[in-house]
Amino acid sequence: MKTTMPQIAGRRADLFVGGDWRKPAAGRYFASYDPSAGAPWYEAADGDADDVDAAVGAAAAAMQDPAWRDITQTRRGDLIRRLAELIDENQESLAQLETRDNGKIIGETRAQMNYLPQYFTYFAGLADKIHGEVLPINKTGMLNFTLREPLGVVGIIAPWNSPLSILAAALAPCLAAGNAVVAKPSEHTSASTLALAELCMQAGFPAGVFNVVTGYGESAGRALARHPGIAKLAFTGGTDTGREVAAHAAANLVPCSLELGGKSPHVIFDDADPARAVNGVVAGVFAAAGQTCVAGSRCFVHARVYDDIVAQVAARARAVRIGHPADDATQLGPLALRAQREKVERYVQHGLDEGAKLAAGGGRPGIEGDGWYFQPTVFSDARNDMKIARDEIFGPVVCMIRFSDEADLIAQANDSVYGLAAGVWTRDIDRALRFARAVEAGTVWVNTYRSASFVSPAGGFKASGYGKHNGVEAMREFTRIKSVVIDHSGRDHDAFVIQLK
Ligand code: TXE
Repeated sequence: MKTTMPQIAGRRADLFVGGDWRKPAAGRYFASYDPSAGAPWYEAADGDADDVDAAVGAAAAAMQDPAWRDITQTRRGDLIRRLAELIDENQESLAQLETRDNGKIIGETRAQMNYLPQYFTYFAGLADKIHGEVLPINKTGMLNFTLREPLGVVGIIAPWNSPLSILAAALAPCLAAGNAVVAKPSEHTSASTLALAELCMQAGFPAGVFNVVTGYGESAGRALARHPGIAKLAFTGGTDTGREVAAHAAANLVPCSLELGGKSPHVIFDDADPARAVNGVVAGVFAAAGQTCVAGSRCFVHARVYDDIVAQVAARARAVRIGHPADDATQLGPLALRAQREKVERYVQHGLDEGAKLAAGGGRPGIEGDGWYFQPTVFSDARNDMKIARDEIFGPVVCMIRFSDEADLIAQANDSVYGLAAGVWTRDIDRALRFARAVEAGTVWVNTYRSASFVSPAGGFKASGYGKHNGVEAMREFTRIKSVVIDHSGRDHDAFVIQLK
């Protein structure tokens, strides 16, 4: 069955709470913009603390509903598999929705929507492979086993750069583990998450298992992060917001996982295959117009090949086809937010003020209309201590930094508050492994970049956050362990002494 959500254009979208669409308590809506036109294209409900409270209540009720609480794990997997099938059937509409909502090129949103069914299917398969253990407790006549239980109501706060893929990274393991969810999409990209709510309903999830409260970060987001009914928060977004979300989790004594920004080192040694390495740099920083947390935005190039690699990267940047994101031929669409383009422009000016040189780009392309486009930009003669190399720009801007010594390179690569991802291009296996061990990053790519898999645990170190998505590790993040100790010996024990034997 195809979703009707693409008809969201020009309409008002409500909240999804307790298995039904409902109007926001305060009756307010806000405009969501199409970045390729710089104009509003639908209105989303401006959810507030009352709406969050209702959604958390609906999710808590679902956790007590026998239809979800007592479902077998295999059947839980079946529901997730059904959701995967529905996403599969609606791939094209979902891709169109996201392209319209955040300006990401259709080739990339299609690839992401094509991957999502596999993502959910993987976790559907894991649903009945979550289990405790029987432990060899050091006491005769006693049995100790553990149960792996769901946590309860999980709050997922997602950003705008890959709305459904990032939501799914938390949602799929979270549902597979038997939790109920309140999702708060970014105020800039509500559409695809609302479409997913409709698909969850069609898949047959009990009411309240998946709820969506759209709205602003300071209202809906903050209310969700502080809500005492939340058992865990899964947040993806900016580092400052992540700090605040973590503080709310600490106040409520609940765990949280944070996937924050990055400033990933992408290294080219002089023995690397230059064509593949250049392609990797381009893919690593210009894909999604640089609005990916793993963007390889600090590109360290060995001095012997520096000039040649910079020239090639700049030539590739100049040749990038910038255009409407829904056009199949486009390689680089607009930035998702007006404010994001202004931020990129400020950073380009910083770079020039600090003495870096523009090898390509640096301004708005001559594209008709009011879309938020920006040229792929290559800074040469950049240094790791420049502001453009220290801060996450989150746009199509790469800093090309020269190095000549491996130890110094590692020190510079690690001289960043972030630690999300890293890449290295070399034909020397010893060097690749030395780099992989030494670099402070949650994911290291060797002779490839931005290669993702639902099997491979991913997540940052340092200011890039904590917690893992993907793989069995992600499932564990959404469960808690209960230890059950049974005495079947028939012995009596001293009532006043702890039983250590
Ligand atoms: O993120 P925010 P923004 C980085 C990137 C970008 C910067 C800011 O550098 O330029 O962050 O982006 C919700 N309590 N990344 O401002 O504000 C908000 O509504 C609770 C990296 O868009 O962190 C949205 O749903 N929630 C990144 C989500 O948090 C709050 C992806 C993220 O928005 C809140 C995006 C609050 N007080 C940006 N304030 C990545 N890791 O991929 C906001 N939100």
